[in-house]
Amino acid sequence: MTILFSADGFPTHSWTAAIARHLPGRGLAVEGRDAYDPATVDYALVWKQPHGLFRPLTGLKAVFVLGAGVDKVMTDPHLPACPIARVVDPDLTMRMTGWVTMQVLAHQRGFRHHLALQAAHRWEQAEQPAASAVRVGVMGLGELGRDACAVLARLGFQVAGWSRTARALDGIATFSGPEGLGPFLARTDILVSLLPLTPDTRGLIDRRLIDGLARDGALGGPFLINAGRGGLQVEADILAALDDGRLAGATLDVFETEPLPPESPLWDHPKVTVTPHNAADSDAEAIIRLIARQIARFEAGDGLAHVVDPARGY
Ligand code: NDP
Ligand code: OXD
Repeated sequence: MTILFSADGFPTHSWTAAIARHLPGRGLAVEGRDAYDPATVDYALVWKQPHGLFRPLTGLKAVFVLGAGVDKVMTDPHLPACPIARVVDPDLTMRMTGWVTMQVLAHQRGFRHHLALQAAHRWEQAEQPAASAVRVGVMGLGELGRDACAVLARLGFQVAGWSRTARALDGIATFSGPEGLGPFLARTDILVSLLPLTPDTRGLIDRRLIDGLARDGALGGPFLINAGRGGLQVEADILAALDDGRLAGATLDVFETEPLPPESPLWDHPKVTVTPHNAADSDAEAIIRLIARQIARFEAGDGLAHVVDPARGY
């Protein structure tokens, strides 16, 4: 019985310590560090695993993705037949909702402008529109999008959401499918992307989408916030829109290439805020505790929660 841990870029020590604490008495192999017999692996805990990793794991019972997004797993040409579960965890959701709220408020309240005034030692009280005058649109009404919508609505914003299938949410205007996208964008001053990366969403945030955003809003122009995945956005189109004023500003946590290359013009753009794909960090303790609970359920004969649908891709 072996747990295989393969998580590129994660600090191995804190994750293996959490595994030893919450899943004691099981064999543990770290991909790239330990030798192991692939036939003995029953659970794989992965983040950005090398494609092909699952192929020799003939006894695999379940895969646990160590984050919420599963795009790297789903593009593996040798997906196992066993269930693949992802992270849905209150700690991660709260971190994301905090980040999204912080960025929406920063745009509504002109935070970058205030930093510039401070740097120039200027005491100026610029007008700030009320939250109730600002229309926020959240793309993706999953675990993360729904929570962000609820908190933003509580802060007084006019909130709408867009999803693949129709959803009804208290106090939130909802739109769905390709036919719902146009009307959703047309009423959006601050666009928040919390979509997964799938073949349908790749490159969605492009020139056409940006041109569909509202231009008659209280902020004087639309803002973009993306914490979904970098593959959703066409950075050349975003930069062009920022430069010619079709976008008033952007906050990006995810990028076409990560880490964001030092030569990217996004780093120094006066209308762009960059965060390094840590809108919602994965906490080793919280996530391994969740996976230990999942394994206990699974071994008791109950189904796993938050299993990914390979046909949908998320
Ligand atoms: P969920 O799977 O719970 O929700 C996904 C949402 O996106 C659903 O509402 C779904 O629609 C919608 N969706 C999917 N495809 C389409 C489409 N083609 N058109 C319209 N809507 C679509 O995911 P989570 O909320 O848990 O996470 C969302 C993403 O956030 C992750 O996939 C990941 O990429 C990203 N993420 C980023 C982090 C960061 O630190 N930057 C941290 C964690 C996650 P429907 O409701 O109809 O299924
Ligand atoms: C992600 C995560 O999907 O950190 O980006 O969970």
